[in-house]
Amino acid sequence: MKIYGRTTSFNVQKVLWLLDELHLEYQHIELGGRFGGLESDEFKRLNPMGKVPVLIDGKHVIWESHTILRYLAAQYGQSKWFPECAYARSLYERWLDWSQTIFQPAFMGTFWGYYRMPADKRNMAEVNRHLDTCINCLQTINSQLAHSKYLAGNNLSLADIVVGAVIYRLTSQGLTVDLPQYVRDWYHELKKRPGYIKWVMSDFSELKAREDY
Ligand SMILES: N[C@@H](CCC(=O)N[C@@H](CS)C(=O)NCC(=O)O)C(=O)O
Repeated sequence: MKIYGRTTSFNVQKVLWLLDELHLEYQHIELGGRFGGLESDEFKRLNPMGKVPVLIDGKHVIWESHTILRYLAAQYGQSKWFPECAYARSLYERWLDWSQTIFQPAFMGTFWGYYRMPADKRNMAEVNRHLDTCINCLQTINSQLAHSKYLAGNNLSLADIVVGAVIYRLTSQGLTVDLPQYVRDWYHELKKRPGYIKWVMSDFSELKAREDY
């Protein structure tokens, strides 16, 4: 198996973290960002969107981070990661879609507007608007975690992978973000997992004030 994408991409991190949770063997190829390579014809044949992550598993090529996560869970995760019952799967699937459409765009608004923006060009009113949305999202996550250890029940699932990957960046970019009680406890658990430590809690300082990729 091959996974293409720079470690500083949190979409790539989600996949690398899951690969480790599943104890799969893979080759990681840094691509995109300062490594370049996304514009080549060869890469565009793999992913016409010209983005990372891309997973190659035998003759299968898969792109879009959440699709890759779903593929890995279904193909290699057995019932722990991919329950047979469609309703049981919907319990984590909803968080993937919610994160992709609501939480992540708000986080990206803070990350691109604050961390990746040179200080003299920042529009802090806009950053704070996105931050307020993130804080509302954290309350939503907190309400869920008041009832279960992890987002979709008592075990780690894809829901925790996608939301957990955002939390580290959101709280490590220099903006003040107070995590609500249950989110804090859950985050404390994530920070004990080797895959989270290795891939998600990694240095992303090369992205500071970087607007170009
Ligand atoms: N929705 C896509 C987003 C892919 C995406 O935008 N990837 C970024 C990195 S997070 C990228 O390839 N940027 C260009 C680069 O790194 O050079 C996914 O979840 O996979």
